[in-house]
Amino acid sequence: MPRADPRGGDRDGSLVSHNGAMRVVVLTGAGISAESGVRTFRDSGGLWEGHDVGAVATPEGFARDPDLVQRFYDARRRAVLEATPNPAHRALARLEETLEDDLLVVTQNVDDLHERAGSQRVVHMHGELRRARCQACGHRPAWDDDLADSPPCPECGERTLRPDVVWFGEVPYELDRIADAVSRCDLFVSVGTSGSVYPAAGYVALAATSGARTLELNLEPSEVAHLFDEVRTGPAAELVPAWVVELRGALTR
Ligand code: BV8
Repeated sequence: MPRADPRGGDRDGSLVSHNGAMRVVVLTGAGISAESGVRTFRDSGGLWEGHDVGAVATPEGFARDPDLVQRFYDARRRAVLEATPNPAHRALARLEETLEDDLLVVTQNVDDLHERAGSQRVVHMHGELRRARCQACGHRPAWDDDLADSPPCPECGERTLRPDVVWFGEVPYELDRIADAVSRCDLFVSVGTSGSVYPAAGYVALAATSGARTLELNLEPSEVAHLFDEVRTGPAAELVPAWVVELRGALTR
């Protein structure tokens, strides 16, 4: 299928192309999982409540009190295992059926709700709750149990497993792959993120300077809303399915 001109040459300025395929990158944050009952970081009653970010989401915090950090992530892992995908996750899985390799979901979330909704092309730039990482040998096994009781690494036997999540001050995963996809996409859509953490919050600027159209879907305008061509406010479980219907309709016309 011919590709839409990313500079919008064959579009009426809308966010939806009229005939060509489109390369789409969707960046998601905690807000897309909020309606699945997974608490966000910064909204009232959010995740950090009672926990200083530095204490539970930095290498220094882990070194200072590993048991506190392990128990913090064990509780979140158990909560995620109880959660189920919501209509926003399911809509993105449907969009992948239409776009296939032309869609990449880049998530800041460490839950696996995108995968459980059926999405297959998902990059977890901040890691995954349902995976551990061995500090001795680097092995990253899938992991659904607690880590606070220091289980042995399945690979090397050392009792040095930590959550396979990226803490503040640590380098996120797959940055090159993400930057390549964002700089080549025709449409960049951000869902459910406050735009407060980098490098994720910088991707809209990279997309825009690379010629992509940009759309923010969020409960309220994010810290980087001013950088988007269009901002739609509301719950993700409503906004994302409606946007996917709009885009799939235009692409399959
Ligand atoms: C790095 C995993 C170096 C762990 C997370 C000064 C300037 C710029 C950068 C920095 C700086 N000082 C320090 C930095 C770097 C730092 C950073 O950005 N700090 C911030 C605080 C300023 N970043 C880092 O350290 C990163 N690493 O920079 O390495 C480097 C980089 C590149 C190359 C070489 C070297 C690593 C950051 C990763 C930290 N780990 N998570 C865990 O999960 O416990 S961050 C965590 O918070 C999330 O993963 C997410 O990324 C981040 C932000 O959360 P959001 O997802 O946006 O959620 P939030 O609650 O904030 O917002 C929810 C939004 O949803 C809200 O807007 C709300 O309105 C909306 N919403 C709510 N309900 C709904 C909804 N929307 C729709 N529907 C709803 N129902």
